[in-house]
Amino acid sequence: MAVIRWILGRIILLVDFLYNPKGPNRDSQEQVNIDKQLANYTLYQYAACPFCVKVRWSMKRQGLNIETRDAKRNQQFADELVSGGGQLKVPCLKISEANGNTTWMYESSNIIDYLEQQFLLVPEAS
Ligand SMILES: N[C@@H](CCC(=O)N[C@@H](CS)C(=O)NCC(=O)O)C(=O)O
Repeated sequence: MAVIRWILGRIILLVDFLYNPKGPNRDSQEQVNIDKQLANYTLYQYAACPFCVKVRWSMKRQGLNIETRDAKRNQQFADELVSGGGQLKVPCLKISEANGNTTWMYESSNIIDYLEQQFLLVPEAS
């Protein structure tokens, strides 16, 4: 079972590498402004998780440079995720609001929808 999981993981990494989408052609000042807003976001994820690939591709397509933290390879990040979000499940978007509140958003589709709405970007064709 571990071998099958390992092989599937390699396949996901290869597909991620081969089909990684391009980012948008955005004015550099506009990108700087978006990056400033994105400093309040962190994506907890695994490199070879298909749901995480889906979220990373959406971020890439839309030019959203959000910090990613690999909770599989880094125990500290896994601990942060469990203590903050309540579950060791990825992807999870940590949103640190200006008023000090923190939201931990699970579910890849919810994360993608939220980011599209938040940054008023054109939803991806499915
Ligand atoms: N429906 C969820 C599925 C997420 C999911 O199953 N993630 C797996 C990794 S691919 C996970 O975190 N499993 C728990 C673990 O690995 O400990 C989504 O779309 O985000």
